Order: sequence, then structure tokens, then C-alpha cells
Amino acid sequence: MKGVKYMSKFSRAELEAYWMPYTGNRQFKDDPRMIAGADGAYLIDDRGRRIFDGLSGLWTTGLGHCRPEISDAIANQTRKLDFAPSFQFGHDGAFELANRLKDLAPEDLNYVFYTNSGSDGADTSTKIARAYWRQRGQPAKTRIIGRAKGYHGASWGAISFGGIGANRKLWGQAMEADHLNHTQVATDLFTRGMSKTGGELAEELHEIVALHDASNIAAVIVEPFSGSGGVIIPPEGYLKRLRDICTQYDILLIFDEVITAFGRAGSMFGAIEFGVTPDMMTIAKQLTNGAVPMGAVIVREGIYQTFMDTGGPDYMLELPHGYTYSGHPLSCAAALATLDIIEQEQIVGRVKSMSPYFEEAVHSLKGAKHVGDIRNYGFAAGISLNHIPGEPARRPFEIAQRMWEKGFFVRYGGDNLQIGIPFISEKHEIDSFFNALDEEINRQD
Ligand code: PXG
Ligand code: PLP
Repeated sequence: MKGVKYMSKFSRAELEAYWMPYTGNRQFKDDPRMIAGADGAYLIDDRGRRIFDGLSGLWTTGLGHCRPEISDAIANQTRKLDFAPSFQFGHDGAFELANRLKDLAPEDLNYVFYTNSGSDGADTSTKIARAYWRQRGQPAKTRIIGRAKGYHGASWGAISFGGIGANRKLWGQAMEADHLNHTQVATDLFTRGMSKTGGELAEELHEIVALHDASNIAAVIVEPFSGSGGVIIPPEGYLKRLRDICTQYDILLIFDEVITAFGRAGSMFGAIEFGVTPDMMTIAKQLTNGAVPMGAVIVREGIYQTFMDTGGPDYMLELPHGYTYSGHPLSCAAALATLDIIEQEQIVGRVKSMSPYFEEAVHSLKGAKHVGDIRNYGFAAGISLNHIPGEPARRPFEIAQRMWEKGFFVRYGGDNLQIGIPFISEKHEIDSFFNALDEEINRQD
């Protein structure tokens, strides 16, 4: 197959009609990579090739693709209740799922607000934060603090407190936000898991508070570990210090767990893995194994109760916010089936016990050409490649292209390769993925 350009069944002109998201449209349409099917840990392209899914879809599909239990749950639900108005009405699945999530979430994170995606979760959680302070009589607490290299989605809110320059610069600032520094420290490379140093980086929050005053800050939002920004792992003690400083100044702490929830970190949530409880958690992606779009924000008791206490007459809306598809019946069915599999197959424990093997495999690339740093946690890893001066992102793009030809999906963003193998990956699959990657990195000019 190598070097043979596949001729799509669509003409170049027909390929034009679809403006693809976060895609180099011109390059793609000159050389399309079409996915026709999927099965377990593999995507199947339109040449019938099985391609190992090195990012579990887009961090979505850890249980493997086309799981019959999930497909059946969705199919059955479409015949029973395809849609229920989400405003002013309920259905069983939405309440069942909220109770399952409440039981899994730590401490008093007991209230679930459904969204359609991670981006909506970022908006919803920060809208709740601002409204919460308003209802508590502190309407000036509006500013949101994100972190450099943070990714929270593509909405106006998410690109404001998100910290990836390339995703922001076309739009400028949409809402008041400020950013902590990231925790990828140049003096601490090739760290396995959490770095022993750097926890004090959280103290920078004091300086941001000194700049704006806590009376103007609603919330801090961070990923327990980042995905899109290059898989950046928190140093030991960092999240705990953020928690303590937020508590000290009465600032809400939001964990964006869109990637870290449901097994990726080796626990049900990053909050549990790292032993730090935020005031809100956003989840999406793995919640339905990617089979149907769904996200949610899980909030602490005190936040929910504030709205109930200040909502006026009981027929009035306590929070005028929500989405047509919040708690969609198909999404709830998919999520319930996903949680069943995660529990029955002890998926979280599997990731935890296999993550040392994954760690060895990814760090075996240390010393490969151009590799400047490697980071990992659970079943997630980031590999930074030194870039050719003036040509950022070309090397990872070319490596990813050749990996696809070889039968492996490897995702990249900027100069980082991002790896998030399926939770069901076998050792021999991990071996062949990293052997192929080693070869292709070393082949790169
Ligand atoms: N928060 C986090 C932490 C994410 O990783 C979002 C929010 C936004 O979710 P939606 O569902 O609105 O896309 C994300 C999404 C990658 C990659 O290559 C990561 C994401 C999406 C696509 C690719 O790492 N993260
Ligand atoms: N635009 C219009 C005209 C609408 O009527 C609605 C919802 O009713 C929306 C946007 C928002 O759509 P969603 O609730 O799916 O986010």
C-alpha cells in the first residue's frame, strides 16, 4: 500500500462539501483517510485494512468499538423512547444514570447536569460557577482561571479559559479569563508518572489572586492531566495545593475530567486517582464509550442547594440553562451499558495493572531521533518531538501519516504525539504499536 494514493469514491468536488473539524481540509481532500467500520481495538478503513486505534477514537472508546452490549442498548432504546423533551419532563434513563454517577463520584459530588459534549460541560460548569456566586450575593466573582496548554473544548467559554494558543488566536478573548502556567517543566524530562518536583507551581495562584482579588474570581478550571495540550501530568502535590488555595480564597475548583474519567487514569476519576475532590467535575467522551454524544457536570451538594434555596417559587427555573439533547434517552442507554461493562470487566483495575507495561513501552522511545520528552500516566502518554526550525508540527504529521499506512492510528497536536490506547489493549498490541512508532520516528528526517 505504501506510497499508493487511494482514490476516494467521492470526487474531489464532492469531498469539498464537508468542512471538517480540526482538520487540514486541503491535505485531507487530496489524500483522504476514510474509516468505513470499526471492531474492538481497531478501525477499519475503506480498503478493509485493520488499523490499531492508538487514541481510542478521540479518547472516547476505551472499551473497543461496536460493543454489542452498547449497540443493543441504543437500538432497544430507539424503539421504546427515541426522544423525550428534556425541559420540564424526565425519563427513567436520565435518573438511573444520575444515580450511578453520583455513587461513583467522590464525596458530595451528588448532582448531575447533562450536556452534549465536553465543550458544553466547560460552559455549563463555569456558568454554574458564576451564577452560584451571584446567588450567594457576590456578583463580582466572574473571572475564570484556566491554565496554559489547557483544553476544554471549542465553545466561546472554552477557548477563553483554554490555554492552547493555536485554538484562541483567530478569535481573541471572549470572556474574562486568566491562566496559570502549565506544569511541563523543561528541567524535568522523561518523567514516569508524576514528577516529584514542581508541586509548588500551584502557588502561582496566589499571584493571580493578588492581581484580580478573590472577590472577582469565580473558579479555577484544570484538567487533572491534560490530553490535547500534550498529555501533561501534574507534579506530586500540585492538585492538592490548588485545592487548598481555592478553599482558602473561596474560589470554586472545577476538574475537567473529559479525558481522565472512567479508567484512563487508572481510577474511575482523576479526582479519585489523585486524591483531590473538586467542587465540580465535567465528563464526556468515555461516558458513552463514544457511541452517542453526551457530557455532564457533576456538582457538590452545596452548589445545587444554593440554587434550590434562591430559586423563588417552586415553578420557577432555578437555573435557566440546558440543551435540547440534555440527558437524551439514547445517550443515557449507551452510558448505562458502558458503566455496566466498565464494572463487570473491571476495566479500571485492568488499566491500572497494565499501565507499568505501557509505561515501559512508551519510555523505550527515549533516545529515538527527535524525541525531546515523554510523559505518561495510566493509559495515556505524550511524546514531544523537536521541530524543524520554521516548520512546527511537520514531523508529527508525517510520522502519523506513515503510521496510518502501516496500520496504526497515532494522533498528534502541535509537536506532540498523543497516545491513548484502548483499555482492552493486549501486550502484543502495545508492543507492535510502539515498535512501529520507534521505526517511523527514527525514519523521520
Ligand atoms: N475537555 C477536555 C479535557 C477535552 O480533552 C473537551 C473538553 C471538549 O470536548 P468536546 O466533546 O466538546 O470535543 C476535550 C476534548 C486530542 C483530542 O487529540 C482531544 C479532545 C478532542 C479531540 C481530540 O487529544 N478533547
Ligand atoms: N437555535 C435555535 C433557533 C433553537 O431553537 C435552539 C433550541 O431550541 C438552539 C439554537 C439550541 O439548540 P440546543 O438546545 O440543541 O443546543
